[in-house]
Amino acid sequence: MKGIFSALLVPFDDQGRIKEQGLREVIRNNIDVQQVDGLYVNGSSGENFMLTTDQKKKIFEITHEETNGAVKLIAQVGSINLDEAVELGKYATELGYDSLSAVTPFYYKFTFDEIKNYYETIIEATGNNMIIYAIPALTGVSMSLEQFDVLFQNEKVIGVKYTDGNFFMLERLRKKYPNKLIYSGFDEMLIYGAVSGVDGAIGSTYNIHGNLAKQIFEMVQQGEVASAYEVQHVMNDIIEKVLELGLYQTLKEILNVKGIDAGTVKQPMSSFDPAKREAVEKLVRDFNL
Ligand code: SI3
Repeated sequence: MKGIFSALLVPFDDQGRIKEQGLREVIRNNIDVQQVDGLYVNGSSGENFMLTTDQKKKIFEITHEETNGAVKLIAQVGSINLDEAVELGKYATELGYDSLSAVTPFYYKFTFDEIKNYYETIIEATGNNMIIYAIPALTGVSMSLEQFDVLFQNEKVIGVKYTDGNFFMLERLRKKYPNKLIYSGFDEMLIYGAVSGVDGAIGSTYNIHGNLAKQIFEMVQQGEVASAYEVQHVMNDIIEKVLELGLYQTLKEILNVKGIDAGTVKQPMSSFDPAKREAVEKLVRDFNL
């Protein structure tokens, strides 16, 4: 369960339907070209929170079938509809996903006891392992070290996908929990996570440059931090441009330019602006993506 995981992008058509063949192409690119160690399925990058339960199941199913055991699979099943989270957790567990993950419940100001109950309910109903998905910038849920302590008491909580820039907290978690899996969540900060001793990283941009992320991660593990930093500079030149042009739209357009059918994003996100196509083609050329 260690290494670089792409947070899987999901191709949609103009009507918001999943492009099944395109999804298979995106998966194959991740495995065969980017050579990532695993896929994080139905996360933010999968536009999960805009999908129906059936669409989420279909994505779990296609991904499991296409990967056929080649890489590790984490199923993000979190939902503020706990019944849905349980249903998806059971579905992914039966398919054979290596672990579940669930975003902290958001929108309402849930108490910590409610958050704890949410995780325990999914774990008890599925019997599967759980990776907490902490992303305070989007959920508004910022857990304290003491709250992580409580959740980590459950041995089925095997780790955390830590999408935060609080490296003091990351260091504290690493020191206190050497045996829990910690995944770095912000691709542009991968090197800081790597020197903090994370077990892996999960990110959207690894769909287009997972190979660079692997280099950073491996260089740091071999003590070649200065070289890793050079690669992070390159990765961040790409990410900076992607963020400027529009995150998921641009990642998909890069894949489209390369001949991988990544489709478009799901409304209410707005589709890629064709006026930006030339900038994307230049990005692909300049960085040999
Ligand atoms: O699917 C997912 O849950 C993610 O990709 C989460 C991951 O932390 C990404 N965050 C978001 C909100 O997309 C990052 O990979 C992020 O896209 C990247 O660092 C660019 O900012």
